[in-house]
Amino acid sequence: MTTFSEIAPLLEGQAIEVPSWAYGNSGTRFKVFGTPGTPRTPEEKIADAATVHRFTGLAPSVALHIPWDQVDDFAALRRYAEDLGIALGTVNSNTFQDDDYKLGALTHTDKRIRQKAIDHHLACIDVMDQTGSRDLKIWLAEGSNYPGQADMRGRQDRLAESLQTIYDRIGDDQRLVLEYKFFEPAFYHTDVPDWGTSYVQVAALGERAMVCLDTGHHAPGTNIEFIVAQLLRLGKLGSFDFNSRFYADDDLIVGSADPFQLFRILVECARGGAFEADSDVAFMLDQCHNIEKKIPGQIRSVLNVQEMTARALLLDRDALTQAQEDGDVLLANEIFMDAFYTDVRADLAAWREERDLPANPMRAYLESGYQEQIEADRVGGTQAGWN
Ligand code: LRH
Ligand code: MN
Ligand code: MN
Repeated sequence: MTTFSEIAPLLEGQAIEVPSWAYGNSGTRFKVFGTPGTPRTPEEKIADAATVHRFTGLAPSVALHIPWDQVDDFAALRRYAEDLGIALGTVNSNTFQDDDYKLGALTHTDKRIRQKAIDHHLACIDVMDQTGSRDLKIWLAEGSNYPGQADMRGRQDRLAESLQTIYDRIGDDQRLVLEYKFFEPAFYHTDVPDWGTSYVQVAALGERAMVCLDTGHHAPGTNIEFIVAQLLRLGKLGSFDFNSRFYADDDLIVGSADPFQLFRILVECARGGAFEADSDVAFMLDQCHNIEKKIPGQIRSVLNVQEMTARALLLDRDALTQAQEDGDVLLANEIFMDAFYTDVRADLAAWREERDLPANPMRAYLESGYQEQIEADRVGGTQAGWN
C-alpha cells in the first residue's frame, strides 16, 4: 500500500496553469452570457488568476492568448503578474478570427496570407521574450468542409514549411507546442487532427517542438490515456489543455464529465514520470465558463486535478505490476480501482492547512468577499474573444 504521506512530496511541486480566457465571458454560438465581475482588461484577468493561486496554491502561472491579451507593454504586464505572485505562462497564438484565414493560415495557398500567419507567430515569440514565457502554443483552425475543396497533402507540406520558419525563431529556452483537434471549425478534414499528425510535424522540427494534448479534442470513446503513454514514451508530450466534455469540445470543468478518465490519464502521467521534478510536461487548463462564475469554476478545476493526481499517485504500482505479470486480470483491475475509489479529501485538507492554505479553498474564496468586490467594481466586462 502506498500512503498519502509517501506521495505528498510529489504533490508539493504540482503547478497547473490557468488560461486568461477562462475569466472572460464566453458562451456557445447561440448566446454569450455576461457575468457580473467579468474582467475588463488583461490585468484584471491576471488578478483573478492570482486569486485562484492564492486560495489553492496550485496555479502559479497564467496563459495568455494573443491578441485577446494584447497590451502595449508586456514587460510591465509581467511585473504586474509577479507582484501578484504569479508568472505569465504559455503564449497562445490566434489565427482563427481573421477574414484572411477563412481558407487557411499556415497552410494557405496564398504566400502572402501564409506570411501574415507566420509573422503573427513571430510577434508571439517577441511577446514571450518579454513575458519570460517558455511555450508558444499553436492551435490551427485549418481544414476544409468538402471533399475535393483542398489538396490535403499540399497543405501538410506548406504547414511543415511554415512551422519550420516559426521554429527557427524559437529561443534556446523556449518550446513550440502544436495542439491537435479532430474537427471544428472545419468539418471534413482538419490539418492537425490527431496526435500522430502533430507528432510527425513536431518531430521534423526538432527537440524543442512538442505535442499539446487537449482532452476535449478527440472523438468520443478515444483512449486518451494511451496517447498520453505513447507521447511520454516518445518524449514528446509537451503540455495538456485540461477540460472535460460530454459531446464535443465542451470545455467544461476538469473532471466533471468523466472523473475516471481524468484518473486514468493521470495514472499514465505518474507511470511516465510527468510528476517528477525534472519533467517538462506543462499541465494547463483550457476552459470556458459559460454559465457558472469563473473564479470558483477555475478553483474547482485545479482542485479536481490535484485530487485525482493524489489518487493516481496512490496506485500501488508494485502490486499492480505483480498482478499484471501473474496474468491476474481481476486482481490487477481491483488494485487499479482501489486507488480510484480512495477518498483523499481529508488528507488534502490537512495537507493544505500545514502549508497555510485554506483547508477548503472553495469555501474560503466564497467567504472572502472578492467576488462581491469585483461584481461591484467592474462594470462592462470584455468578452473572452472566443465566440
Ligand atoms: C481550440 C482551443 C485552443 C484555443 C482555445 C481557445 O478549440 O482548444 O487551445 O487556443 O481553444
Ligand atoms: Mn485547447
Ligand atoms: Mn478546444
